[in-house]
Amino acid sequence: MKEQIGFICVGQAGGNIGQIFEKHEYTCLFINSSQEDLDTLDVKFKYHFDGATGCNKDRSKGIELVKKNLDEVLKEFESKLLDKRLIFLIFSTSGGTGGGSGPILLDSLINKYKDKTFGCICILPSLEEPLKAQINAIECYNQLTNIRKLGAVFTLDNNKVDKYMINSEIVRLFNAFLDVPNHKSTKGNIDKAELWQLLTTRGNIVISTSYPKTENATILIINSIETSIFAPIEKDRNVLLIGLSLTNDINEQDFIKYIGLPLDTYYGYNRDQNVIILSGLSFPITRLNQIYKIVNNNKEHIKNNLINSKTAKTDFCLDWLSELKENNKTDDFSDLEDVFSKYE
Ligand SMILES: Nc1nc2c(ncn2[C@@H]2O[C@H](COP(=O)(O)OP(=O)(O)OP(=O)(O)O)[C@@H](O)[C@H]2O)c(=O)[nH]1
Ligand SMILES: [Mg+2]
Repeated sequence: MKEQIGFICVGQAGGNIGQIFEKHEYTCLFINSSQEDLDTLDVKFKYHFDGATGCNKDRSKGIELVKKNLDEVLKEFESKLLDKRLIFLIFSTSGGTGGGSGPILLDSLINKYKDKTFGCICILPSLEEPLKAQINAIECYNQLTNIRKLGAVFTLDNNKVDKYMINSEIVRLFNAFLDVPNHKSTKGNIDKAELWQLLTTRGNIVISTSYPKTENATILIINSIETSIFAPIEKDRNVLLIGLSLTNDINEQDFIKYIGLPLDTYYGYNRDQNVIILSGLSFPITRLNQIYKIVNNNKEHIKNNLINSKTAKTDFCLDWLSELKENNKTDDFSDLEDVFSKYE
């Protein structure tokens, strides 16, 4: 399955994570507005937005760079990743390059390559980071969730643990996930089609692992989800699919009481560790609300002091929560100019 999956790694955070994926033999394309950032990476395929010198956390610059250079970016995509069926963009929601260009690039790719699935691995800033990071994160995530045909979204949370630890952990979890079909047993196994379904379903997705322990296995698994590198999952118990690749049986009723009743559960035996996948989850609105509150509590300050920044529109993100819920706009565009018009 590895050969069918590719990564587009945008901005510095995307680059740092992508570099680890590449070391694990995934095909990655690295995009940045900063040549200096690209130079720090020891990787194969790099694309620098022509003439750009970084976006200094200004998302509008990232958006403009995609609009101006889309043809070039698509050429890069076609020469490096056209044979992939599933592509994840990796970027930080709070950067200017990654957070700005991530959503518009995804939207453009989705509308151009309709036979492929695109998902993303995005990063939320820690609560200690500057206001600008929080504003960017809200705006970026809002745009992401408004892309109707976006597949699975891994939402990494820099507020959980050290960011560099997150980088290696997401790669470890992704590998553990792809390894699941290799654990074959008469007790049952999760096959590639099921894995594919988990990985391409729209919505938030989390993976967690825990080590065999017969006592309190269910609690152990729940704990591993709560302490994972992902944004805390919603408590609304909305989950479409569950994958359970387990060393021992668990009390499924207890698990479902906590996670919610899915449409389907895929079971498998695992020799090494418990691997749990929750797919088609609600987006982590409670965590986003935390960011939203920081921004909203400082609204006057932002309006008065950041007035020169294009990002700090006076009416920013006031309606983003309701937009998330009402999100039924069409985005099946045949012309990429129409995609661009969403990102004014
Ligand atoms: N998990 C993780 N987060 C990172 C990493 N590097 C930066 N970040 C986070 O990403 C945000 C900044 O995004 P960057 O990726 O540096 O920004 P960029 O996309 O390069 O955009 P500009 O520098 O503004 O042009 C901050 O919230 C950081 O906490 C990383 O290696 N791992
Ligand atoms: Mg940068």
